[in-house]
Amino acid sequence: MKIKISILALVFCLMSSAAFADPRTVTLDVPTMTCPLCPVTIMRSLDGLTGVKKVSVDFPNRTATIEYDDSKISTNQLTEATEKAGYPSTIRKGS
Ligand SMILES: [Cu+2]
Repeated sequence: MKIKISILALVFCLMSSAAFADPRTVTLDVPTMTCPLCPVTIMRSLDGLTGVKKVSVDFPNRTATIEYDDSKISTNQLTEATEKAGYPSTIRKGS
């Protein structure tokens, strides 16, 4: 009986680590956001890229936070995308 329980626990562990595996989060500093419409452009430049799961832009703090799959897209590609849209960005340290 004890063995059965530990097998179940192991299976559960494996499943949950798979579920929480990939998505990484990075925060980009976007200093050139100057008006409340800028976040819309920045969101559009990132949203829809392969590997990008979620984008939120914080206008008062001039940051963009992106949830992404690092097996499909790199942080360099993320900063390139905002730059192409007219908003050069840098990766915030520690994120
Ligand atoms: Cu603007």
